Amino acid sequence: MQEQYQPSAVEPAAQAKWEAARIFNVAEDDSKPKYYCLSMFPYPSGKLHMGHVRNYTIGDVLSRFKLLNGFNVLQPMGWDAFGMPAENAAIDRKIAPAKWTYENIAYMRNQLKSLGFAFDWERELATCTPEYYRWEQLLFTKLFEKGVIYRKNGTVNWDPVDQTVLANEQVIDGRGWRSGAVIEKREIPMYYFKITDYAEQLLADLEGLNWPEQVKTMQRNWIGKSRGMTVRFAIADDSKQGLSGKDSEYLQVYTTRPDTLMGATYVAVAAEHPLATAAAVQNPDLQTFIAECKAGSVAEADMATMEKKGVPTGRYVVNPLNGDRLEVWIANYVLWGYGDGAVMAVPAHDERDFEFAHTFGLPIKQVIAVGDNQFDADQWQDWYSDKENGRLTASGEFDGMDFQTAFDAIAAKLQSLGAGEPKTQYRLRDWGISRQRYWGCPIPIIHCEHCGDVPVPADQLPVVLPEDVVPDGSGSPLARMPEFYETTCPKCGGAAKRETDTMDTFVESSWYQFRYMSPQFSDGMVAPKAAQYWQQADQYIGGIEHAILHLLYARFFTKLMNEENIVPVKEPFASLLTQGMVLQATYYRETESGKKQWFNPAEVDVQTDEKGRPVAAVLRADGQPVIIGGVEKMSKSKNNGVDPQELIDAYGADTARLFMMFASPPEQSLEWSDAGVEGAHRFLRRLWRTVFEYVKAGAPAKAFQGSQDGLDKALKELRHKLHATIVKVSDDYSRRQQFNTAIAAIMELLNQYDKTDTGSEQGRAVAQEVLETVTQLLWPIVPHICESLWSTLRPDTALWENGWPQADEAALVKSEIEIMVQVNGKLRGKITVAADADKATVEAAALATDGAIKFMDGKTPKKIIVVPGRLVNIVV
Ligand code: ANZ
Ligand code: ZN
Repeated sequence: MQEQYQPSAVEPAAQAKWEAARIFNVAEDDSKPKYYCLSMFPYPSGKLHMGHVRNYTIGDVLSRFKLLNGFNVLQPMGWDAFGMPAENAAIDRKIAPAKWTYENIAYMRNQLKSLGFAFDWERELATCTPEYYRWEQLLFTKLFEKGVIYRKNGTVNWDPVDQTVLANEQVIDGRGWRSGAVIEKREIPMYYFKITDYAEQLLADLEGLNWPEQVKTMQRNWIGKSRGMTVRFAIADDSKQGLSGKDSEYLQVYTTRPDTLMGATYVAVAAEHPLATAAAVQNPDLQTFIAECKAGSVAEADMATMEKKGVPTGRYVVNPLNGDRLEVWIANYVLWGYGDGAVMAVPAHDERDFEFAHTFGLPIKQVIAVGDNQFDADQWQDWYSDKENGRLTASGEFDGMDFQTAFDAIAAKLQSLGAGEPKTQYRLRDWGISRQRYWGCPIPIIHCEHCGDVPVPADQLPVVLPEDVVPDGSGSPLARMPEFYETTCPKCGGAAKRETDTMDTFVESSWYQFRYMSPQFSDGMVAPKAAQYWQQADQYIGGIEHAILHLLYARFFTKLMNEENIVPVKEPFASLLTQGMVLQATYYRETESGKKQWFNPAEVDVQTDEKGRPVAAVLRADGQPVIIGGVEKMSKSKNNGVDPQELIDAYGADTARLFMMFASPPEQSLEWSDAGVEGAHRFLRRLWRTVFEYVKAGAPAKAFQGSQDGLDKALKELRHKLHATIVKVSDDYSRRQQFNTAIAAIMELLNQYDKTDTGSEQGRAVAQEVLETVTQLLWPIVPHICESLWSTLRPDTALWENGWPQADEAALVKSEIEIMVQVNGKLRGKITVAADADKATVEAAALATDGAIKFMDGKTPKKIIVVPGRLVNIVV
């Protein structure tokens, strides 16, 4: 054994050993329980970042723990390889996105390998390969025929200068990110998944998932089930110009608060509403406003926060309950895609309406009271929208009713008037998957003048994306490649045109969890046998940023695949762990133009006060001060990333892994600390040294076994600590999923080991037991060093062949315990007694302590209370 710990020698050797033994390469095996541990696959952006290292280390710890516990562990890795960054890189560097992507994959694969993750590399997949996406295309054609996928017009951001469609994130303050041109909205035909048909199921099935409550809530909110009513307001006789059919009879709204109907003071419609269109015909102001609204953001998220704008139409409708005449406004906060694109505005009880009414001086009428709270029409207060405690007021026959009673009474009344009925709604929209981009999976549809949209027949799949294309940023290159789009119609054989849009890359990441089960299967998405065996991922690990869309789409796809009998399950991920962010300090200077220039922490020298808090910082390059910013998520924009590669090169993979797992529990954010990294490295050096000293003193002993009756007190205590640590660490790895406390417990054990004299023959046997066990317990976190130490301690077997250490019940029982002695409830001393001492013995020992004698002051005790194993209270 080397005297010095040398990760650069230890790590490749351990990796080679695992590879040769193929311990991470798995197949279906009915003799063992299975454990499928999945970490979110990376986008091949160039190199790993710390978030990846953290994510994959967490997954690796869980996988390796299960592996030692006898599970058949599947832990795969692959690449979410389609997407815009590749196109952007391609435009900048004038190389094909495919080339850039495959080069990045090669580099990042090596990085992952150097971290020693227990992946089954034979299952590696990349979503940009035809072997992968062909099955997605096949499913697409089936779902299109079934009507689960359909085509309709959708709105996109159009850059008139670059002549291209932009994604929402490429529109910055209403302008194209490259051209700076004002973005227009355009309606173009797109393909949609009918995810709304699955809203109820997606909601209901959340119940059975072992996911963080927060994530389930986010999913629920996104699906946004609401129970409400459709209410119809008759169009006033003087307001019907230009309206026809039903539009001239009534204006329909969707409301979740029919109880507030008496408090409606105006009605607001979206710019696209027929009434808005009719009112604008003779009114240039309305026309301008409508055009402005239509040009606004497509992103729904902006709607809540944006400034409320509106114009009155001069048209009126009638409240079905009380006959009030209400003016109709066009307002930018009303969405055309939701409900009926119209709201009955109740400024007293809806915050958006309140803000709007204030801006335009519209009446505010209170119809809900909560206790004696005073209503103030100048100031919004939270109780105004309280459904739970509200009672109706100023609402005639409905006064005094609570929400549910009023809802039912008003619903009955409106129904009898033919002016409305209850309705359940979902916020969820159908999933538009068409992207006017090159680097994505081609949509397998052929457009024929005679036959319409024809799905590509199975025997003509895959529709292969040409890989040697270099996009230039304007338009979609596929739309300019006749060699790609010119084809014949599969139905009539006539000349036809291929669809040139590609799919949203969320489609690929919606089913990769199943492809891993049989990645080379050449007859469908998943081999039935593999799907039957692996079922679903038992554990999924990834960032909270995917809490909504990715997880929802993957759940949706699982339901679709289940209906197609491709997988036996309805949910893809039984348990979910969302890891916290990796944070790091930020440093900057303000440039003359007022912009911030960010400096990487590696280029900065920081001065700290006596408590280690940073007080000043200078840029090493010029010695001049920089401003200390907050501690924030590592990101390119703040230039505060730490390159994992530098860490691995300097200290080795095990230090990186240990630091990440020790610094904080998986769900919480982790603050980067150089001192923490050094501390982790010191611990590993000390562990190495401990084993080195032990083997230097003589050949490894046989680990202690059998009855410990003959051991001296210190060795008994060491064994007690060891076995208590096994229990704690096992629980931390499995039930609690908190690895920092597991590490802390092992550190404590090693401290006690250091303090214990293990020189005797029995001592060496216990030492052997402790050191073997420590390498087993730490293997999930720092596998390389443990592998190496184990082979020194036990050259006869491999670590992973020995399973997980089991606690010795006899050692867990403490032979002696410490008990508190109280006099009249105040702590006055301690006694050490045999763990199985009877009550009389404990009492006698307590009465004999100096503290008891002193504070009893010669009196006879009235009562002695013994709490077994904890305390004795002497009452005098
Ligand atoms: C009157 C009212 C009074 C409302 C009140 C709320 C509180 P959820 O729960 O998310 O489904 N609404 C309806 N259609 C809309 C649209 N197209 N654009 C913007 N807002 C719309 O929201 C339903 C509520 O959102 C409805 O209930 C309606 O305002 C508004 F004290 O009606 B409510
Ligand atoms: Zn045809």
